Amino acid sequence: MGKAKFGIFGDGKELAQLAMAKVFRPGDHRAGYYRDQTFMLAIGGLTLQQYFAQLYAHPDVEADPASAGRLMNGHFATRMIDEHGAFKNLAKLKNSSSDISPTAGQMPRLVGLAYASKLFRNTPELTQFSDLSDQGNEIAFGTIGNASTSEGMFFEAINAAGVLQVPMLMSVWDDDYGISVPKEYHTTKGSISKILAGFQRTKTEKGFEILTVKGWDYQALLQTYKKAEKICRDEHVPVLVHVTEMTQPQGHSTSGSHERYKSKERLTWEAEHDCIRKLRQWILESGVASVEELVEIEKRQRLLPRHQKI
Ligand SMILES: Cc1ncc(C[n+]2csc(CCOP(=O)(O)OP(=O)(O)O)c2C)c(N)n1
Ligand SMILES: [Mg+2]
Repeated sequence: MGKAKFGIFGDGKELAQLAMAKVFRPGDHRAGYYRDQTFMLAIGGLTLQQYFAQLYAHPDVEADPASAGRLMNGHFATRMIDEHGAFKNLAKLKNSSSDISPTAGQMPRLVGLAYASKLFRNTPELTQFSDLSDQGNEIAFGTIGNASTSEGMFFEAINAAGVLQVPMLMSVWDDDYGISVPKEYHTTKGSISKILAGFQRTKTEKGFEILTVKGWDYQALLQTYKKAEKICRDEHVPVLVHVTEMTQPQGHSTSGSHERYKSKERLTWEAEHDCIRKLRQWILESGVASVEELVEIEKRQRLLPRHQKI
């Protein structure tokens, strides 16, 4: 109806996405889900105008290039074919496949994108398609919520990537919840990296590289994604980055209120561990910028109050 009746946003998950965007190169592909607004803005695959055009279901492809108003808001995509129906030079673009609403629906496609790169690297007949792949040197970046890792397609895709040894860099945005359901009710041991530990490669066996990092620790995130990218791109080894301690300051969506199911203690913890707040703390403590400089930047960017409360 074009009335923006439902909103779903990526607040609380910004920092990891910035770190991921820094290692995302032209030719790479994303297959992810509705929390990735920061990443899409950072790679230039989305503008604020387009974001709101989609929220209001604008039916013009120029206004909402991801879906021309057909998808729910927060469903990202870049266009891979031109107005004549021909493939663009994907090897020179930062690409995102189209998000779909069934959680974990992005997973089989993610494996396919990563497998394509392996084929491009290892099949001489395919080197001529240099506008689709830079000799297999690209990465397929996946994102998924912690609760959605319980889906069968997630486990199938992880196993397939381990068997195939493909350049798939899988990030799990873990905020401990899937809507109102806390992790102990949907993930064994409450941790996807713990239960996937058997997939870790060893000196003698192929498998995954599994990395864990906190969603509010910007320096650690930068280091983690740098390491993950190198292993994935150079060696074609799949990598799982489990980003823990993320928050969801606005609740799951505009159609619910998380104050109804999160304890006061949890809400206080989330406010204290807000990744933007933590970044601000780190900037000041490390001397990257002074309070005055930061306030000036925040004013210029018209940042919302949650960024300023420390
Ligand atoms: C197959 C499927 N089942 C249920 C839903 C409804 N649903 C949408 S989001 C969501 C919870 C996802 O939680 P999580 O994966 O942790 O991501 P978060 O929203 O917390 O980032 C559910 C159950 C859906 N979209 N698709
Ligand atoms: Mg979650």
